[in-house]
Amino acid sequence: MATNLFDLTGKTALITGSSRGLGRAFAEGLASAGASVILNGMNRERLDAAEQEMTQSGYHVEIAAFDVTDESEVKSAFAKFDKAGINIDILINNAGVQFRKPMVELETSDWHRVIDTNLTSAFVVGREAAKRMIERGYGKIINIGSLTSELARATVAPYTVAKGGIKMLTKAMAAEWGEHGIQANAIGPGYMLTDMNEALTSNPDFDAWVKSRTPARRWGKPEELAGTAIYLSSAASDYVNGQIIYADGGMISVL
Ligand code: GCO
Repeated sequence: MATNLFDLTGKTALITGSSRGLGRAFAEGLASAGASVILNGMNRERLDAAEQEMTQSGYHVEIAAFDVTDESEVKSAFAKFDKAGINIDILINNAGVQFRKPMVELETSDWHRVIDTNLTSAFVVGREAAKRMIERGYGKIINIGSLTSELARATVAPYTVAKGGIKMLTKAMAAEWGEHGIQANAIGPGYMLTDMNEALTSNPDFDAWVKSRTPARRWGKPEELAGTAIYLSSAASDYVNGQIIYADGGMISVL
């Protein structure tokens, strides 16, 4: 019988920031492909609701509530996985925040908060996962970038710098961990319909700009990223490493 290269049955995936938004869509997508998923976030109420909804859908779901910006919490979470005999086969570094303000008005503390949440956390969580993936000679790491991994937009400097860093961190992970059977890649979402972008989708001028600037002439739906996540989590991408795949309706490819 032909092997389904996209089948994630028997794999366990940790998705950071997955109680809602893109992270929740990644969790649903990987679960639909057979993976057991571990939801992560800081809001226990949202995590419990997501776990209940996904369990009702017949998925195997667990929760790991920890702050991805707190190194001791990350190490403790992985120690618990070890103790429970849980191998993280797939890591999606999705946790992120947005903070829109002109640089001349930006507090340095805001800069650090965005960089810590959107970039440093991917290094810290990725390092803990990779230590164990290296031992097993297998792992899939997917970092979530952005159109701002390539192009800048005014008022989102720390986010842009973090996402540019995500693109290069992905390549650094590939450089160091490729020989250990780990593939590290990134997804670059376009303008997606998420809570984080509510201030933009509700702005008629910005909404018109996104639609005119995007060949698909529309915003993306979070579930439209699931296929790329499944691909990069599966055997179908075993020889793909250090790449960033844009799922953006074509926006990054046109003037
Ligand atoms: C913004 C948006 C973007 C999108 C996404 C685009 O303020 O411009 O939040 O950053 O969320 O990153 O790829």
